[in-house]
Amino acid sequence: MNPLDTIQEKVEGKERISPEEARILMESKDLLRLGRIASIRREAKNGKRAYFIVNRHINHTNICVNRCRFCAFSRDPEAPDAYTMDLSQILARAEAGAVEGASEFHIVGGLHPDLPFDYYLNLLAALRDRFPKIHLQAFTAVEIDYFVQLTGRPLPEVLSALKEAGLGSLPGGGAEIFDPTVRNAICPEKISGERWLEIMEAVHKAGLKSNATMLYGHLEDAGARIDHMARLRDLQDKTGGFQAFIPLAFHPENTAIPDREITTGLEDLKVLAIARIFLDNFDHIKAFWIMLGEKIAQVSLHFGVDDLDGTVVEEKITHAAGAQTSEALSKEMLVRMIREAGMVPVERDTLYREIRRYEE
Ligand code: V47
Ligand code: SF4
Repeated sequence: MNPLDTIQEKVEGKERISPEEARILMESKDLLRLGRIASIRREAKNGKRAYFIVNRHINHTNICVNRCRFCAFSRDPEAPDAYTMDLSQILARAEAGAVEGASEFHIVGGLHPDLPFDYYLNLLAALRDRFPKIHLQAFTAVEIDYFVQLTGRPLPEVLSALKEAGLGSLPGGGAEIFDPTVRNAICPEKISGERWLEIMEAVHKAGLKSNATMLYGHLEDAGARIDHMARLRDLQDKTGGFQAFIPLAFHPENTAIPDREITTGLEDLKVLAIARIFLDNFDHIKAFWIMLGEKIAQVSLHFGVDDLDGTVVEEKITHAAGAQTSEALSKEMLVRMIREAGMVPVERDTLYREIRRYEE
């Protein structure tokens, strides 16, 4: 029997595939077949629904002590274009988001050497008090680890302080690639993959949901990608706290890994489809259109994706690394992209509750 037939049968039976079978998918050149198999899993989980969210990204500072080699966003404190927003600047951006109907603020930033923990608690509390209905999805596991170092307080205490101040859930950033050799080559200063997973386990135990990402298209090989997803799948078996998996395509411009070429559309679709097939215990696979481009993001709805992220507005991280996409998509455009793909657009909140369904 053709190994792809065996894999398809498993997916039809809602079964899990093995890392060895994921390897077969990685080696396959039959993109449309991968899309068909991914669509079986997608449809079983999400039917024809395709989600999006009206959100606003806020990157409060680009000053970062880590200076990962793949990151074009971060700066040293003395750089002329280094910035740190004060509370009034953050509130002004949030206000603009609220006017546009945002249901979520997505807040991530660099590891600033001098800001006290209170800066982050005040930021959350001020946003919660001013916009009590808007969900605060903030701080990657890397930032959470930094707060533990900064305060010398145990991780569960740091999490409960953030939660009390208004933290609603965590984004999936900072995962990059767990394989230690590749991780050391692309972000030597960053917490290990094991620590990232340990933080997420504690986050889920604290009753907070999170996402998980994978940065691909730099120095990793197929084995490192499978290892990354396998570790996420194992933790998800334990906690069930992950909502969406988001593969992020590396953008090389202005980074310290400039000789890599940007991924192709075919590669992007393959990664998304394999993620959908392999991560049987994740409810959602998200295509971050900012990194993929609107067109590939739309097509990805037939390659396992059920979530196109959001309206975003003011994206800094990928644009610093040469992304040519716009920084904002209107709700109307997202609805049109989903409809034309033959799916039903659903505006969701952070926890995937329906805000509005756009029936024909
Ligand atoms: O961790 C940094 C990535 C991440 C580059 O949880 C780069 O819903 C490509 O995690 N090329 C931060 N990627 C963004 C992130 C995210 C984005 C959208 C939605 C969610 C979510 C999370 O951006 C970093 C890193 O992996 N990144 N530099 C670059 N040059
Ligand atoms: Fe800092 Fe995050 Fe950029 Fe790494 S990816 S340098 S931790 S902002």
